[in-house]
Amino acid sequence: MVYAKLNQFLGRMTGDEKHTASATSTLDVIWILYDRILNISPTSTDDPRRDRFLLSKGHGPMAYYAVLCAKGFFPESWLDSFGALHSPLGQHPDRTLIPGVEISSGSLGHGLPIALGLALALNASNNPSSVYVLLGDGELDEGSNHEAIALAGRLKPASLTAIVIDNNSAAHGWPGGIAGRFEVEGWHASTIDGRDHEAITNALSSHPIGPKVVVAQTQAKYS
Ligand SMILES: Cc1ncc(C[n+]2csc(CCOP(=O)(O)OP(=O)(O)O)c2C)c(N)n1
Repeated sequence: MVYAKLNQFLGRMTGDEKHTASATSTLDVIWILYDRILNISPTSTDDPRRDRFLLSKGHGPMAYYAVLCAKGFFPESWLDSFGALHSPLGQHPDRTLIPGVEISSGSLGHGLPIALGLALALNASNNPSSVYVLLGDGELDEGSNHEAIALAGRLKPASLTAIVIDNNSAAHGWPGGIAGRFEVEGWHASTIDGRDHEAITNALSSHPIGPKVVVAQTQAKYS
């Protein structure tokens, strides 16, 4: 299944148009994760040694669903039921209904704390799996993120990567840039074009010692 198919899949999920830009801002990063980075497949969703991807920014999950569908986690026919009462594909992802979804999300500010705890637990059990968590720049306003950023900088879990989709929607902005908020706590940081597949691949492929953040800049509207 190729990237070009994703826009066709997005077009089949209607009824949450106010979150279209929220969804499409994540499309390229989530695609690259599932196509090139993550050690996860539809047959390994319960494997303790799978990589974990946590979508913290749970509103507007259409891009996430499009990628999961393209990679065979659930049948294409589900796309047309998006948002319907008995559909597994709700307007916020539900981990009990969708194969491969690691956390139910939509209430912002939970993904990074969960990812940190997960990375520490994996380290403690000598499990080499990697943990990736995707947040929004507006979501970073939630204070729980700042506790997790500080704690991760102190405890330095191996294989924790945060990706912040920066579509310039944070209420107060980030003077000096988002990367600096992480670097001051000891994280490795890079800022890239969130539509550039090679840049995304390179940024996600490096494995520094300690936590890493990739700030992926996108435009609010997909074009
Ligand atoms: C705890 C919590 N507070 C408020 C909201 C309402 N809310 C939904 S989307 C959003 C903005 C999120 O901005 P960002 O993370 O940058 O994502 P974007 O939609 O810009 O892609 C807010 C505040 C929420 N979902 N959860």
